[in-house]
Amino acid sequence: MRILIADYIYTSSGYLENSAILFNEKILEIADAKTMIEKYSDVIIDFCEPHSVIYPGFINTHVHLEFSSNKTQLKYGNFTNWLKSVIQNRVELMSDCSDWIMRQSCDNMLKSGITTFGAISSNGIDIKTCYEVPQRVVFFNEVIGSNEDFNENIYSDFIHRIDLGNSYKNDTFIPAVALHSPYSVNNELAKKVVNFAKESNLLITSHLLESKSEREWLEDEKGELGNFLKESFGATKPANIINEYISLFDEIKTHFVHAVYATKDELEMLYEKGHSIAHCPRSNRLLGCDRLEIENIKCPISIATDGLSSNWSLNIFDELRAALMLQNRGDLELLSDYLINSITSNAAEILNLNCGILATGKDADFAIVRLPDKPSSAETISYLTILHTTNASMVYIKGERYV
Ligand code: MCF
Ligand code: FE
Repeated sequence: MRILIADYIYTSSGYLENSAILFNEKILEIADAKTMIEKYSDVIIDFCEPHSVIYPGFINTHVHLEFSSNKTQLKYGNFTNWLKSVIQNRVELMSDCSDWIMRQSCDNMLKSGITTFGAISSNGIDIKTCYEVPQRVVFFNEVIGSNEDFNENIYSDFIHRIDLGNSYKNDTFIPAVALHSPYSVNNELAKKVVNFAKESNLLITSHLLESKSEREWLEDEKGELGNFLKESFGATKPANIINEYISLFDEIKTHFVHAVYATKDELEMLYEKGHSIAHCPRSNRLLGCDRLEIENIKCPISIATDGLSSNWSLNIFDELRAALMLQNRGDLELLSDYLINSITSNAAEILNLNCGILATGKDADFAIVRLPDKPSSAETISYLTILHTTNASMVYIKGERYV
């Protein structure tokens, strides 16, 4: 058992001043510092530096570790050209992606305060790293395949990866399911995989309506993505109809990624069915995919980094600053609170985890941030945190200190 004391603690009732957390693997009690010290005089106390804020450990719901070796190979600016460059460079990028490089990615996330992440894995090269890192990992086994002739092989490879994941399963390694997207997974295969996730009670995620050309292909069978899929993969028609694809997930709450080109009605449908959205502002910008209008979205949203396939860092503060700046209107304090919640309480609810909130009984995952000076009022702390933080000063997972 230990006690952590800081000038501020972020709880669901806002920033508490001069408070303390008593914890082992779980949070046991939160109270004002003086009371806690008197009550537990024999417990070791960790004092945070002046002007520190204790946050729940941050959650990055969407990352692709297996693309961690990319720095200059992939082409940015236009989604279809990016996809072409992925397909051209995939084998080399994967073979360059050593355990050490992926571990570096996880360490960099950890330094920025990320104590949980959702890893999209298309082939399992990242499974060992995800099992070994201190963070909690939701390990999304991805399925891709537009040609129905290969369904049997793709499905059996997927089941094989799921079985392997199940053999690693523990409270920090959680196997889950990913469908790549409506343009890259045929309807029959998609149905089968969604049913598997439902029956096995696994979390599920899917990229959705990320680019304008994805929408043009799915809706009108035209546009540059369609031309590329026809030329390179012999596609004759889209793998799915948008509404039918979304309806596949009616009975399983799904974490959709991007959704920049979802219409008002589609967004309403996502909300009604209890789905959530991962918003990756830097990835969207770099792949020429416009801005998600988060101000018009009712679904729970998480801010996520995506992979180094479409980003220059996995630092959650870099991502929050981008989200803040792209959202160029509205109340700054409210937006900043919203962004902090999107990587803590909202993200934990989306991934069905017992963290993301500082309250008794929750997992003792903490990210401690040191502000450069005393904030003028509690309402300014969220935006000051986003603006001034490069890395967390201390990080705890399951009550153990890692940074
Ligand atoms: O989220 C970004 C952009 N949209 C789609 N896919 C990916 C992203 N970053 C990596 N990917 C992966 C995807 O999971 O790239 C591959 C898939 O494995 C593209 S299909 C060959
Ligand atoms: Fe992605």
